[in-house]
Amino acid sequence: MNDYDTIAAISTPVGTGGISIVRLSGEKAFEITEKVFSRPNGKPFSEAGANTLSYGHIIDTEGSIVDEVLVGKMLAPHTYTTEDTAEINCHGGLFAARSVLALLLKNGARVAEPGEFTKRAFLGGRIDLSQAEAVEDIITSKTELFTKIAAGQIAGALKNAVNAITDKILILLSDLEVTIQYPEYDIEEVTVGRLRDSLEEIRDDIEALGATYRKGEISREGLRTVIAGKPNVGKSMLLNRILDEDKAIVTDIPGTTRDVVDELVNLSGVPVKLMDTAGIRESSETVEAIGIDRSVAAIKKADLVLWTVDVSSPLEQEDIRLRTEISGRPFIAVLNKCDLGINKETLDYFRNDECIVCSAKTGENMEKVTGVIADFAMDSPGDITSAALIVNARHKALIDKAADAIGHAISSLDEGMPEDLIEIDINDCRDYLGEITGETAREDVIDDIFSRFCLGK
Ligand SMILES: Nc1nc2c(ncn2[C@@H]2O[C@H](COP(=O)(O)OP(=O)(O)OP(=O)(O)O)[C@@H](O)[C@H]2O)c(=O)[nH]1
Ligand SMILES: [Mg+2]
Repeated sequence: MNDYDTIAAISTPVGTGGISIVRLSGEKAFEITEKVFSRPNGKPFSEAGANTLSYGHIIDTEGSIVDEVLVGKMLAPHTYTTEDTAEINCHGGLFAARSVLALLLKNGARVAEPGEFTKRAFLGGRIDLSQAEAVEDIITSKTELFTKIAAGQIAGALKNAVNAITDKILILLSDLEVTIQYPEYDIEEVTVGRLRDSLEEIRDDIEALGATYRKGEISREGLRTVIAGKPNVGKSMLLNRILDEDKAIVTDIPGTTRDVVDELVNLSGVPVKLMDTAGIRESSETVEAIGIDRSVAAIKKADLVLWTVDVSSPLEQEDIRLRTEISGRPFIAVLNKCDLGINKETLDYFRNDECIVCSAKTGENMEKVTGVIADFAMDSPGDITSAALIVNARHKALIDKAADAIGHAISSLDEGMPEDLIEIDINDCRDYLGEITGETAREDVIDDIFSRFCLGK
């Protein structure tokens, strides 16, 4: 078994649907297809033109029809994998595609590993590793914004940004090489000054890229927004109002919500993971106490807390204690139930905090609540869809290491270290960036990335 044998897999989800696609890629893709595919005009598949769809039937070893199909023929190197590729469009459902796949395997194909088609696109040089990872991102995307970003990454947004930095590093390294090779020339003064400028420029570029991670993460997972507060202040009603759906149970009994209820919602283009939690109070009741522990845990991990209180009544100790739980997390005070009146002391308590007076029941000021959440997450989400963005933890870790390496080079330069030592740091930086694009990534790292892909991709 080598990397370049002919592989086959069902590329569409298993189950009922209009069509299922079985994909074949490799040197023998057309030869194997020809053995199982019969066209009404009697012509062999080898005579079908490049980039065409041919109608016909898949025939099993006994000569019976397995399915009526359309077969796409795509010639290397202009294919997804860069290899010869055949795509058999069968009827959807559980069995047609499986029978076709089984027949292809019997005729010499090997079943593809998860991500193997995309891995071949990478090994064939059509895409870099960041583009390959974006393919899986778009498949597993849970938000509209992240889908757009992943499409931009597939088109090369991150690859181009990383390569632009790498190009600067290469120029710097060749300058440095001159100094190391010809130390007898008295060019040190000029070189050190220029070297420092270039190093700083590269560090700024890397750090600017690293700073995009917050938006990248929010676009992928949604801003973790936790609705917290004492029981009965209207947290669940607030969730339902923002979602415009009866998702959480609302009653006038304090302690109604027992578990964290969450939902991804799109607020002005920003994905937000909104979480309703159990009201926090002293409770000896087992189930409620577990729920309260979960509320506290959710607050600790929140990007933003909506600290909800009933603004129509005086605050209680149970309200005020929340400040300790929330401490350290960004929060907005949601002063709910304003339709029942406004208690002056309650309002006054929040005079130094960002707060919104509203009513989940009547909908008053709800657009302010959603607006503040979206603004907190990011401004102009539309602008980031084609930008170079760090969206995964692997890339972020490498960007941080690259920034550290270049920072180390700068301090070594300031300390008057020899150029060849500085060169080592700069080369490290380049290697870390190369791991993002795959240029310098180790084989086991590459294998690991593709093994997490879906089957058939
Ligand atoms: N008048 C008025 N009533 C509200 C408002 N928001 C919620 N309520 C009422 O307050 C009561 C409690 O609402 P919930 O949304 O269940 O409160 P909660 O904070 O989720 O309560 P727990 O789950 O017990 O912690 C219900 O009777 C709601 O109808 C509001 O803005 N105005
Ligand atoms: Mg509730």
